[in-house]
Amino acid sequence: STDPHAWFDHARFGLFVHFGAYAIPARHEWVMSREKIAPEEYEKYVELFDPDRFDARLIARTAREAGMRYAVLTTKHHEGFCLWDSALTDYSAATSCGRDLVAEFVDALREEGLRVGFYHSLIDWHHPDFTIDSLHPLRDAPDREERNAGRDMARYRTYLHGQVRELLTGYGTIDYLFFDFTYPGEDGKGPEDWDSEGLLAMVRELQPGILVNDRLGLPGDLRTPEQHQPVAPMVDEDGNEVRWESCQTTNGSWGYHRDNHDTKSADLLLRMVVDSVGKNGNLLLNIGPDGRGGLRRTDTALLAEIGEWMDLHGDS
Ligand code: FUL
Repeated sequence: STDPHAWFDHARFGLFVHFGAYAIPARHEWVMSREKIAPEEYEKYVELFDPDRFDARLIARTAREAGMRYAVLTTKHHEGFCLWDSALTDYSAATSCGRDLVAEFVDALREEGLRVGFYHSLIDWHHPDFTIDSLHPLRDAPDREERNAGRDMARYRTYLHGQVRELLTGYGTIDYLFFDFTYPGEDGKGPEDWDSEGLLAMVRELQPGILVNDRLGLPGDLRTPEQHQPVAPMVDEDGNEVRWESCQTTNGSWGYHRDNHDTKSADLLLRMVVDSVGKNGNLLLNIGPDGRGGLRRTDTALLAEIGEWMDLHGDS
């Protein structure tokens, strides 16, 4: 097939990796917003960020052995901390620990023959131009109005587009881009805030074969239902089937959550793989490495058990 997206239709199973400074407080990737931690206070976690156990090769091998065909890493989550060496900010792993974790990840996936995906947050709670809205950690700050006064989303947009350009020009062919997310409404943000059309046009120009998800507030190339399984193949308004993948966690948290042991069974996760594939979708299963970048034992055990089944019943 000449359709550059066709790989996705046969991929079935992928690994989502949520990693960032939130792995250090170890209480969910939304900790900054949930606990209303001011950006200047949150920086203490970034200063501690030095994931000596983050081993991209181990992650890539674990994914391949589980029967996965692609993996998606959070280049930046809502907290604003960047895992690559961005020229546009010092708020990055390059500054904290002298590493470009995106480069490590991309190289490792290619070595294992896996397709490469980036998750990139449209939301940025650390950037000084990102206006304070109802999700923002400073939403209840007494000086919210003063703090918001000088903020300028146009400047943030330039930063966002510049960073996406870096990610799509510095790491070779990228197969999949997962933007996150649009939340329209009076106090929300949407396509005008990100210039979704301009952003998407740039993405397509830089990486003509890339798959882009549906969270820019534009249709995109695939749907990404989160923590639920669609009841039937997904269709557009005209009833035509669309590509999709369901995004699932092992325990309800995307980022490492130390005290959450509500782990799904391998049996349940395998049923989700089969359920997705049977409805012409994929399953993107998440892991959240801990503050040192290590994998949770429960997660590696789950992936190994799933891998045994995939070995028996998969096609490779
Ligand atoms: C959501 C995010 O807010 C979550 O933290 C997570 O990244 C999930 C995949 O998408 O919208």
